[in-house]
Order: sequence, then C-alpha cells, then structure tokens
Amino acid sequence: MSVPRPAETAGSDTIRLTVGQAVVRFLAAQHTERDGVRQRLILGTFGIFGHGNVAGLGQALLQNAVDPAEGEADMPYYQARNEQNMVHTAVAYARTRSRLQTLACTASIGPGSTNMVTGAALATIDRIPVLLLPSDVFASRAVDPVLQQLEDERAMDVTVNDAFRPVSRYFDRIWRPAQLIPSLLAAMRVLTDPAETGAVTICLPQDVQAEAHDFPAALFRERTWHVGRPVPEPAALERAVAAIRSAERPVVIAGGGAIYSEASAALEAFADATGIPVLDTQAGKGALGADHPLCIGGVGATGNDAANTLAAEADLVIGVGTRYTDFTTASHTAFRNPDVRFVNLNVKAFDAAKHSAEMVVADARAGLDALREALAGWQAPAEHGERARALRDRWEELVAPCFAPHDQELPAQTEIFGALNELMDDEDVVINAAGSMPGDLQALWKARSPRQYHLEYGYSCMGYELPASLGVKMAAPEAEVVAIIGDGTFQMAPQEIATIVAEDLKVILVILQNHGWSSIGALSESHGSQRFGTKYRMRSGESGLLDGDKLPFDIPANIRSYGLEVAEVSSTADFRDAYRRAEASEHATAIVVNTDLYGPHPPGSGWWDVPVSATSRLESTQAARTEYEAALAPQRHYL
Ligand SMILES: Cc1ncc(C[n+]2csc(CCOP(=O)(O)OP(=O)(O)O)c2C)c(N)n1
Ligand SMILES: [Mg+2]
Repeated sequence: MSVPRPAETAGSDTIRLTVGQAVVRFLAAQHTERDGVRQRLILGTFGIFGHGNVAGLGQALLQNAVDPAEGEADMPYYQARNEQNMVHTAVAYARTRSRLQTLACTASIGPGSTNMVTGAALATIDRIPVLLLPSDVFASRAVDPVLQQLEDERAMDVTVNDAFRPVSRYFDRIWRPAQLIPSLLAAMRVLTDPAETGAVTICLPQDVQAEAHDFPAALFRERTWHVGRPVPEPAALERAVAAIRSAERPVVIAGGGAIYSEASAALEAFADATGIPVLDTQAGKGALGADHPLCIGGVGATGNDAANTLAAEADLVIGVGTRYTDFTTASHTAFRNPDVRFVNLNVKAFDAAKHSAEMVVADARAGLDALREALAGWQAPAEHGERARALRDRWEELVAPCFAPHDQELPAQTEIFGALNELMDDEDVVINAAGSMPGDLQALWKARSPRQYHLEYGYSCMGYELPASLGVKMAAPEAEVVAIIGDGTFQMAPQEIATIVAEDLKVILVILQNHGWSSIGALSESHGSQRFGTKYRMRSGESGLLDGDKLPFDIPANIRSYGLEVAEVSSTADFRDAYRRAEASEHATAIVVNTDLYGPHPPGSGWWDVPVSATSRLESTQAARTEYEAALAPQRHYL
C-alpha cells in the first residue's frame, strides 16, 4: 500500500500551482519585523529571461502582474541588462533598507545564472541578504544535455550552479516540487537572520519551474520573520566591562554592523558616556556622525593619520560590527601596542572571536546599550579624548589643501569629493566600490548620516556602483543618489544605464575619466611593477606595449547613446555647476569629470600587504622587495 503524501491528504486546503507560481505567491506574503515595524521582505524581482525561466518563473511573474490570484500581493518585475548587475542592485537596495527588505533575482540557466555568482559572493562577503533564483537543468534528464548544460561524467547532479555553493549562505536545488516547501522556509530564515545572512540561492530546474503541484494553502499565509536584537550573555558582558574598565587608551572601531543594526544613537550615547574615540571602517563610516567630537574617521590601510595613531597606541580595541578586513587592520600592522586586547561586539560569533577578543555576541545596538549601562560612571582618561581630538584637528589641517584647486591642468579627484561632500545633503547617498576613490573617500569624506556613505568594500567589486545607484534610489526615492564611477569601472559595466532610463530613476552618475587605473597604477609603481598594464592606451608599434596614444573611446557619447543627459567638465567649478543642474533635473544625469591620473591623493599612513616578487631581474622590483620586507616587521597575530 502506498503511503499518501501530505499534499494529497490535504484536500481543499491545497492550491494547485506551478513551482514558479508558488515561489512568487510565497515571496509576496513574507514580511520582516524589527522594533515593532513590520514591512514586506521581498519587494520585487529583477530578472533576465531565457529558456530556463521564461515559461516557468517568468510566466508566474506575468500572471502576478496582469491577473493576480485573490489575496496575492504584487511582485513587480524589473528587467536588468546583466545578471551580475541585478544582484548588485538588490544588495544596494537591501543595504539601504538596513537588511530588513530585499529583492529577488531570477536568471536563465547556464551563463545567465553563473553571471550572478560574482554578485552572490559580494552579498555573502558583505553580509547583505539577496534571494537568487538561478534556473537549472532538467530534473527529469529527459533531454540531456539541454542547451548550456555542464556535463560531469562522474556525477549527473553537478551543474554550473554548484558554483554558488561556496558563495551562498543557503543553497538548495528543487528537484521535486514538494521540496520547495521546507526550502522556502529555510531560505527566509537565513535571509532575515543578521548572523547568517548573505546570498540565499534556490536553483530551480527549468522543467520543475513549470510543473504543477498541490501546495498546502497554509504555505502562502502571510508570515512575519522577527529580526531580533540578541542581548549579551551576562558573563560575557561582565568580562567585556572588566576589560574596558582597565583600559587607558581604548578605541572603538565601528563597522557595517553598527549601521545595519541602526545603532547610531546607541553608539553616540556610548561615546558620550565613556569618552572613547570612535574610528570607522568603509562599511561603518557614518555610524557616528562626522561632526561628533569623538568621531575620528577612517582607520587602517587607507585610514587617516589620527585614527591610525590612536589604533597604533590602543591598549583596547572595541570592535562593533566589524569583520576586521586587512584594510581595517592595515594587514595586521595597525595595532602596535604589545599589550593590545580586543572586545568584539558582533551578532556573529565568528566575527566576535577574531583577534582573541572578549566575545560579546549580540546585536550592536543592544550590546552598546548594555555596555554603557554596565560601565555607568566610568570614563576613559580625559587626556585620551583630548589627544584624539587634537590628532583629528591636525589631520584636518593637513588635508585641507586636498579640496583646493591644484596647480595642474586637470582637477585632482579629491577636489571633486570635497565639492560633493559639501553639495550633498546629509540624507543623500554617495556610492563607490573600487579604484583609487575608496581610499580617498575613506580618508576625507565626512559622513553626516548613517546612510550617506555607501562604500562596497568587502568585495570591492568594479561594476557595483552603477547598478547599486538603482537599488539605493528604489530604496530611498527621496534622496539624491550619486554613484562615483571610475572610467575602468564604467567600461566594465555600463549596461544598467538602460535600466535607469527605462525606469526613469533619477540618479546622478559621476564618472571620473583618467584614462586608466589610478589605483592599481600607483600600487604597481610603488611595488616595482612600473604601472605595467594599468593605463588605457593603444598598443605602440615602437615598444610593443600598451603605452601609445590615449584611446578614442568617448564616454560622454557612449552615455548619451543610452538616452541620458550628460555634462562633461574639466574643473571643480564646472563640476559644481553641473551637479546643481543635475540636482535640479527631474531625470538621471551623468557628469563625466576629466581628472588627473596621478592624483594627488591624501597623505597615507596605513599599509597594505601586497607581496612583491622575491627575486627579479628588474631593479624597480628589487628595490620594492627590500622596502616590502622592512614593512612586514610590525605584522603580527593578536593572540
Ligand atoms: C571586478 C574587479 N576586477 C578587478 C579589480 C581590481 N581593481 C581594483 S581597482 C582597479 C582599477 C579601477 O580603475 P578605475 O575604475 O578607472 O578607477 P581608478 O583606479 O582610475 O581610480 C582594478 C582593476 C576589482 N576590484 N574588481
Ligand atoms: Mg580610472
């Protein structure tokens, strides 16, 4: 006798839907709640259709748009131009909504899906929730190999989508419709858990997407995923408090977790109560407003002198929501006090444990409040705070010339950043991810609100900026959203300009044209590699290298061809005018700024470990190697 399956016994409490339709209907009913605020979790689906999803999930999205079932919430479809980009858009959206809301992405099988792998890695590394729905090969194997199928002669269940496994926080493949039920529930748990979140990937074989099944109606009821604020365990809090009380030169390092947890007020109260200076990472800048007397700014490889001096001297580092990347620790050279210890407040035990810290596994806001209360009456020595402020004032004097016009034909990009920082409102958003810009911005930008500074620096992925501007604008329509895009980055992923035009989203794209890679060029030169292969030049008949004339590539004309307004400027004064016009416009605008490839950049005080060849015939490399070996001396584990 065959055992009846749950769906068959449920009678009228089932709904017959395809897997694609069930996914859409389920996603439209999901909500999050934090601090009493309940909102939709998945606000829409970006997608690019192919044979893998056009008749499955694509049909379901169409049906939702033109003929929704009674009680089915809407699930708007947005069309992207490149699958990697649409994941970036979703990440930017989720980050702007403090990880409480996000978007889904559907791609066809094969290249459409693997195009999303880079986006998945970025989301997982940055700990930002996105739901990826790559299509997959036939579960039935009836037509193998389907167009774009990887064939593994040793294992028929291996597909290209297995490439998502290491870059996803949750990975599943739905071979049979009924598997969808536990899978969707598990996926939502991971998406909404601050400690686990990242890319969540559910692969949907193309035949299964179109297969009908009697799903239990209860699957589609409205669900609320409560996003908690875990509080510190009392004993852990006590240990952390004891460490802080015994410190004389403590610093806080605020990371992205402080922003996603919306812990700014708690951080400010903690700094005010304890007098501990606050340094920030790329993801954490703005957690404490730049005008706060204890906000010292960026620490680490691209950090400022004041923050790095305090980090070098610190006897206690309190990490709040930070992963301690090599940029933050200056490749393990930032903290030079031989007795330095760490207290790490992090919702994820993995991060809290770094550098042999006293672990406080808790939500940033709840943890900061608990620490402040437990420390009541205690303050860091007054001279410590005074010294921090004096160091910061000295740094500001030192970098003031960065914002003034330089004695050179084209502006330094720092002049443009100074102008932007002044022109943008506190709640406007500046976006960047890669090139020479993150370093300058980390050192110079004054973020006056937690959302203003949107730097993707976990994956530092060229090509994030432009599609991210879409995501931020969708999440914060009231803000001016400015993406700063290097010319190299622009050439890697300009496609989503078409989406900006199609959706008529008013963003401002600032493209810095310096005919190459200022960042990697400078890195190459300082590491003995003579800027080899870092400029955009014609191949020269004489040298045989890419060091001939500049390319004729015309970025403004390229942007104009998408139907976007473009201004081209070569001075900071003209940039200011162009920005004001862009602000006043009702539509998106691009401003192409011709800048100097060689900077100058702000004086740096951090170090970044980029190994130099240990043997070479080139003198430049030999000299760089000698310097590299000397610079390694302070590198250490914090045990
Ligand atoms: C996808 C990707 N490929 C390569 C790199 C390595 N990389 C970092 S910056 C950079 C050059 C960026 O050039 P551009 O956007 O023009 O900025 P600039 O350096 O001129 O400021 C490269 C190749 C990266 N971060 N991301
Ligand atoms: Mg460039």
